[in-house]
Amino acid sequence: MSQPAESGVVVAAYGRQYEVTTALGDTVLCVPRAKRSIYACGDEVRFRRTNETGQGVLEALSPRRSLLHRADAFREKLIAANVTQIVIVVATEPSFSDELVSRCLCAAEAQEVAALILLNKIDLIERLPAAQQLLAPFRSLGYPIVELAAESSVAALRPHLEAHTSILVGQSGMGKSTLVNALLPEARAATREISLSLDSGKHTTTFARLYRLDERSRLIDSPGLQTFGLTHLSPAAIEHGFREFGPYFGLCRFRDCQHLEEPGCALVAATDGGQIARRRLDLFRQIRAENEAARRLARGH
Ligand SMILES: Nc1nc2c(ncn2[C@@H]2O[C@H](COP(=O)(O)OP(=O)(O)O)[C@@H](O)[C@H]2O)c(=O)[nH]1
Ligand SMILES: [Mg+2]
Ligand SMILES: [Zn+2]
Repeated sequence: MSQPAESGVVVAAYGRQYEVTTALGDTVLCVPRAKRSIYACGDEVRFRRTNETGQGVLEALSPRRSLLHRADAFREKLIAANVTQIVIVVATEPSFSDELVSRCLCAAEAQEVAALILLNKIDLIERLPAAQQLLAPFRSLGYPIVELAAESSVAALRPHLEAHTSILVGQSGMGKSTLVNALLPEARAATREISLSLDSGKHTTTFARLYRLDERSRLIDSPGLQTFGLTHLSPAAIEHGFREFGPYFGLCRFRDCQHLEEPGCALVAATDGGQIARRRLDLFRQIRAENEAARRLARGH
């Protein structure tokens, strides 16, 4: 007799194994029934328990509200599903890449997901002004920026997480795990267990994991990113990814303007006029060029 199908949420995906939790708080380690595995952390699924305790088989995937992935010409990687907010974690030290921040924002806009920038380690005050200056363009675009020192207090972040499924993304060393541990004392215990069982002195996040903050709020810790390829985005999604460009699309002299060297380009004019930051236009062009190159490669020429 086979077991009845149940609903659950994928809280961690590693290899072809998926940790699924039920509404009652049971954890079941599942494998997909199909050969091709399509599930990501955050997915809502149907599964069926097998005879072994705590094990099951994934049978169906519910429609996703959002799906974050990163891709370059060679591989594509699912990051998380159903998130409603991306928290981009940067720090006063080590220094961070503002290009990576823009790429995360582009991914958020493309999926219509809220974005928040978190500046951590503000206790290192001598490095604070430089970090704030690097974030100033994002502040003027209207992205909320929260500043804190995760080692002292995460109170400034907590209200922003309310009723969201938030994912923490950022380069390694910015303090994501410290934030998770401060927000979720249980996670700290789990982290310790993992470190002990792996016999490693320090915990490094190697896959995304979803935690319940409260009845309405969830938090996903993800491995550090050094790059964020966006070759899976369509040209329209990339345009949508740069929110300040919106008013200028359609105003170029040529309908098929590539926003490069064409005369009468509204984006170039806005950049010359200081309404658009040159680094953002350059990055937009670069992401588009990467996508064209990836598409050419996929077609084999
Ligand atoms: N000075 C200072 N250091 C911090 C703070 N938060 C985290 N760190 C340190 O930054 C390093 C990286 O933190 P971690 O949470 O592992 O970063 P992750 O790689 O993003 O998960 C660790 O040595 C932390 O102790 C903070 O608020 N202030
Ligand atoms: Mg970490
Ligand atoms: Zn143009």
